[in-house]
Parts: sequence; structure tokens; C-alpha cells
Amino acid sequence: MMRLVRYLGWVTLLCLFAMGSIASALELGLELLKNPDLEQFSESGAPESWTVNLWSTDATVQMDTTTAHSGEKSVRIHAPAGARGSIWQYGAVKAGHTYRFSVWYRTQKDLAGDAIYARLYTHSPTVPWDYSWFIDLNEGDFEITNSGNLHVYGVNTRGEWKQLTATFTLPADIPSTRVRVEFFNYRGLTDLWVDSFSFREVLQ
Ligand SMILES: [Ca+2]
Repeated sequence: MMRLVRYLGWVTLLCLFAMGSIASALELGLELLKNPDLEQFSESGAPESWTVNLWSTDATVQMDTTTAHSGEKSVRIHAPAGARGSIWQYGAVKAGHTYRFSVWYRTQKDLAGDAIYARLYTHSPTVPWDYSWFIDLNEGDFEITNSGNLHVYGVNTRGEWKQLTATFTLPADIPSTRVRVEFFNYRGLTDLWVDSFSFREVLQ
């Protein structure tokens, strides 16, 4: 009987996905990320609680007060030719639980190639991502890379803020205790803004 109830629960969830009302329908737990709205910065302009990764001295990751999805600030990632920049943070997770990741992003000029994406992977230890973990494969433009990481791709937004989301259930026997969430400008040649991260457990 419990299995049937659980099944019907997921059917309801899938229907809500189809109707586009999933965000308002989900009952979410506490925020697992620190400084998710990117409002706190160090004196040098780095987002607090986030690790900045620059693979080239030409790339920059900086606080921006000219545009924001939440509050008054966002992060601008600039990645010229051959360069990439990202910010990342770990969220603590439990095996067998369901989580929803989301982030808002914005472009002004179009970025080159597949420059806009969030990357998620399990940690401590790293276990390759699997498509069976998703609640709905149509929720986003998902790719599992050869190294087992999840990429969730964005599009050029031409001045609008848009959201990426991924909702997934970790296997009941996964030994990982954290998920690393990261947002990239990968050789996009121009600026990409990011704001309003969220990584929360789905409670229902
Ligand atoms: Ca903000």
C-alpha cells in the first residue's frame, strides 16, 4: 500500500512538472548553501562562502551591482577566448533523499558555444551521476559527462534573468555526503551574470 501511495505521489509530481507549477508545488527544506543570493562579498569583491575558480588570468569573477535577480548584487563571470571561470560550493546531502537545485542567470551579448552551464557532482566519494536519478528528464537540458558529472545547460537570455533547475533523488545506497554545485562561463567570450542559487531537500 505504501508503495502505491508513493507511486501516486510521484505521478502527481510529474503532472505538476507538466503543468509548469513544480516550483510552487514542492515543499522544500532549509537552504543547504551559504550566501545563496550572492549579497555578501569580501573587500576584494569575491562572493563569501563560494570558491572562485579561474583557469586563466584573463578570466574574472566579480561582484556586480548594476544588475541582480535577488537583492542588490550578483556575480559577473567574464571568460575571454580560452578562459573559463566558475563559482562553487558544497551542499550536504543524505542517501535516498530528493533535492532540488536551481540558479538564475543572465546574458547581455550572446555567449559562444555551450558556455553557460551548472555542474553538479557527488563528493566524498564521487559517484557518477545517473539519468535514473532525475524526477523528470525534460526539466532541463541535462548531460552526464564522461567523468560522471551532471551539466545543466543554459541559453543566451539577451538581458532577461532565466532559471536552471534540476530535481533528483540520490540512490538509497550512495556513500556520498555532499554535492558540489557550480556555475560556469566556459569560454563564452563575454559576460555572464549569476544570482539566487538554491539547493534544498524536497520534503514530500
Ligand atoms: Ca543577489
